[in-house]
Amino acid sequence: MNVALINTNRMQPPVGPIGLDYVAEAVHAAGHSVELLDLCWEDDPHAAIAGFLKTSDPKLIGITLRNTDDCAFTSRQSFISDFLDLTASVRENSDAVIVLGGVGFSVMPEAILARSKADCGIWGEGEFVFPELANRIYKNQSYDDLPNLILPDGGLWRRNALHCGSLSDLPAMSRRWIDNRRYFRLGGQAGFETRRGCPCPCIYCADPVAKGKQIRLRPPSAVAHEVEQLLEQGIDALHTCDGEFNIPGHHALDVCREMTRRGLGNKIRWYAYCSPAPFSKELARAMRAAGCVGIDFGADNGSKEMLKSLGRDFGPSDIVNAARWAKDEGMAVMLDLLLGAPGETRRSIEQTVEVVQRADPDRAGVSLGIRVYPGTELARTDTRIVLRLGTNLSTAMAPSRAPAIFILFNALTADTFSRACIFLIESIPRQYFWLTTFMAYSFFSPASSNSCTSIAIPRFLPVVEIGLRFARISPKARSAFGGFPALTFSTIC
Ligand code: B12
Ligand code: SF4
Repeated sequence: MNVALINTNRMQPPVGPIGLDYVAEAVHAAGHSVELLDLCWEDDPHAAIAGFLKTSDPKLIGITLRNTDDCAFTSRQSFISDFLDLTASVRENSDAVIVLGGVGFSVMPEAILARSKADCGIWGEGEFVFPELANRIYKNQSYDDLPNLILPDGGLWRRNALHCGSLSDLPAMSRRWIDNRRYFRLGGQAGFETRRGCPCPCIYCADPVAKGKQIRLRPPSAVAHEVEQLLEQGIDALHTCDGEFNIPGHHALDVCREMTRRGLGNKIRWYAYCSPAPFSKELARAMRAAGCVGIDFGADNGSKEMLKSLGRDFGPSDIVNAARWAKDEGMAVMLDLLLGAPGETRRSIEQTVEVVQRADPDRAGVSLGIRVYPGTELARTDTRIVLRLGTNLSTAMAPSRAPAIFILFNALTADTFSRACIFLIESIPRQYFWLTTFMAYSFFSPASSNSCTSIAIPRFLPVVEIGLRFARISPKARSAFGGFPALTFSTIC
């Protein structure tokens, strides 16, 4: 049967839809013929959809949504209304069963389905259920019982139970379904995945919501084989596509050893998202030997209390040690910070600055204000916190408080400016995770309670995003996010 997959992510610089690359492989392995329309490369995506569906006649169409929005308070760009328009174009041009999927979709599937013209959605990974759905449609059988499926049910949407398959059962990934080479040329890196799911209780994280809490590991040989497929296409700079490469640590070691055993360490350069714990000298050495040249640690905060209340299972000294071990092996280090969660104080920010100075990373990225995703612990406690804070935003964000934060960060960047700019992300070819430079402070203007203001800072370039906790989402934020109930930001209290 003919099956079509459509990538709707047009955000630049481009990132290849590796989820669709994987799903396409699984559909092909199930015996169906697959065509993939990548709207990233189309000037007029609606015309491209019409043209594509005129020539191919799929009976099943899968559409992916990777990002609901850019998750940046400063820009607050939503991708949902474009996504819904594209889905509507697909509907206008085809009677096929239309299925939505992807990590962005899986964070808030019912809300998206309710506004879309799709028939159903698949929550979480697509390689197991989507091919089975194709089989059932081909055989004209009912598919209502399939796990992970979200279906219309009496005016609402019903989620079937989540099934997480064994990643050993995935077919070998050829990485030939999308134009990885073009993404590499224009985006700088290709992704590869080594494991899925996360059991950690971090209160803000969408990963367990979208991917499940159960950790599943890909066999190291399958990962190394996939990297070899990319290398054969001339792609030698990569980024891991795991929430955290080093959870669990033993798997990270096994993957590195397999890559080293196959001699990939001298042929590729790659970057990874890691948690500061579990991390060790041994893992740092193994990662470097396998070709890793940069680690972005999700450090979050330098205050022990804040780390605990964020649900992190490491302390400030783990951050400092992890950064040191990685640097000792010659890898670049970035620390990603999340400031402005409930409980943040001037003291905790000072402690964070101290920890960053001790860790002495090559870069530090700061998000001030936390994106609150539905389904997370933070979203569940939100109402309570708002009540505690009160709704008086002009007090919470009084001008006398906000500049204090800026001064603290100025101190950090002034000291270590050349090597540890805050969220200074450089356009270094082939180092995507440090790409983009945006230089502004964005802060809430108490004068107009629904807007945010950006001020360019002349000397250098930190982006400090002051997130706001809206007691309820402001009309502006609501419209910026296509009316989706997912956006609140916390503030310094
Ligand atoms: C690695 C990563 C990056 C790397 C990518 C490197 C690379 N070369 O690929 C970098 C650093 C570049 C990056 C950038 C950004 N990222 Co990012 N990234 C990730 C991360 C950790 C992995 C993404 C990934 O590729 N996973 C592996 C693939 C195989 O999984 P997948 O795409 O989810 O696909 C599976 C399923 O979703 C499903 N599926 C997918 N499509 C479809 C379609 C159908 C029909 C079906 C049935 C199923 C299905 O099946 C697939 C296979 O199992 C995720 C978090 C996460 N764990 O997913 C965040 C994440 C996707 N990123 C996010 C964001 C916000 C961004 C940025 C917008 C940040 C910014 N402001 O710049 C940019 C966007 C760049 C762009 N052009 O799109 C958010 C999106 C949140 C949201 N709700 O919108 C996430 C979820 C992180 C988070 N929790 O905040 N990112
Ligand atoms: S922040 Fe990292 S460790 Fe915590 S739940 Fe998310 S992926 Fe897991």
